[in-house]
Amino acid sequence: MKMSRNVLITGGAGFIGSALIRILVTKNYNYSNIINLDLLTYAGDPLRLPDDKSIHTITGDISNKELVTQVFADYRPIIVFHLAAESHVDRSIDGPQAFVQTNIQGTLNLLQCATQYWQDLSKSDQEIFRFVHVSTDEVYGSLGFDDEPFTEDSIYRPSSPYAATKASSDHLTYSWWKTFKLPTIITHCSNNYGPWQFPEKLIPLIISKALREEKLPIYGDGSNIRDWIFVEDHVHALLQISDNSAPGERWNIGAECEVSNLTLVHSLCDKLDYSKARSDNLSYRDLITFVDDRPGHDLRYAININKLTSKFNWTPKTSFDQGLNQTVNWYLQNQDWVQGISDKANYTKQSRLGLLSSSS
Ligand code: NAD
Ligand code: TDX
Repeated sequence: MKMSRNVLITGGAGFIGSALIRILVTKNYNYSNIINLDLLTYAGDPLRLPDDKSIHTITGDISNKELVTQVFADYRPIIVFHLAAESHVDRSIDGPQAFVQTNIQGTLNLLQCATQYWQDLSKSDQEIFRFVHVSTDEVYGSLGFDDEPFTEDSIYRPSSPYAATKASSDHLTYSWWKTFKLPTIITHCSNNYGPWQFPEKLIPLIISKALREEKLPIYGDGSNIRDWIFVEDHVHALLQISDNSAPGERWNIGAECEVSNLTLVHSLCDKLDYSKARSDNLSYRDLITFVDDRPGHDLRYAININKLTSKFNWTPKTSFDQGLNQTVNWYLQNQDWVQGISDKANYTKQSRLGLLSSSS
């Protein structure tokens, strides 16, 4: 069986997967077709995708063996970017089963179907094929304030059910390279932000709640640190890695941008005070409310990107200030989308999960 210059993206209707597709479409990466396999869970939304005839969206589950086998047979991709996942830590605490199902079983099924497809390719096509597993820095667990940032050799110490299922899928992916020689690559990226992120994650949640003049929930005392990267920088790193990495390699991706949650929420409030002052002229900072901490809340993530910068000369292009401005402006202009996807997700307001209230 011969490969085509098609790319298979799982989770392409999600936040990062859709950013990858938007960049592939506009920058012409020389793929003939972009195949987006996405179950369209509460987090997936085709509205994130441009209208382009090279995109083929298949609504389905990565755990479905028959479907995934068919997708490989029909489209014969040269590369797979595997992003489909249950991705929100709080949800994994409240309901871990879906995380085990999609992140572990789904990845296992993809690896098995990809291997079956790959084994029938010619030797030269087998060498070109890549399976890029998009993972997270959360598999490494938590750092203390004075610890060195995570490297690719840091040991796995996942704290949350989400991180444990991602760690498990990483191990499966690496074992498929070692055991079956499927050319897999694993990436570990830090916290992403940018337009189109589902408003359960910190940055879009805070902006959207502030615009509704709702309380802004900060877990614990707000001293937890995250290492932030603009989503398009993550995508460019993925493309660089997929073009150049040898199989079996793992890569950390980040932008060396550590910020405490409280500092971050303060800057979001200040940007909103400037762009869209409250009707009573009080600062959005007055809406900040400290709430119960997340169980098992990791104190700090920080990621060492020396391998990526030295081997591929890659650097993030977007400063945190530019990226936050762009993000705040996007959310200011797209609150209809936020309300729409929130209503569709039909979520209820729960105590620690300070989710957006429903419009109805
Ligand atoms: P997201 O929740 O926005 O999107 C996930 C997508 O996967 C959705 O479109 C959803 O419909 C789809 N999906 C879920 N279950 C599926 C299934 N069983 N079959 C097919 N599709 C399914 O997530 P995201 O923030 O875009 O993250 C994408 C990937 O990147 C995830 O694997 C996540 O672990 C990883 N990651 C995310 C971040 C971050 O900060 N958001 C950082 C590092 C790594
Ligand atoms: O309401 C909130 N209040 C709050 O203080 C929320 C939703 C979060 N937080 C805190 C918890 C974290 O310390 O903000 C920080 C960021 O939280 P999230 O946006 O939920 O992200 P995090 O838990 O760090 O995980 C994210 O980064 C790594 C993504 O959700 C993962 O998919 C990714 O792997």
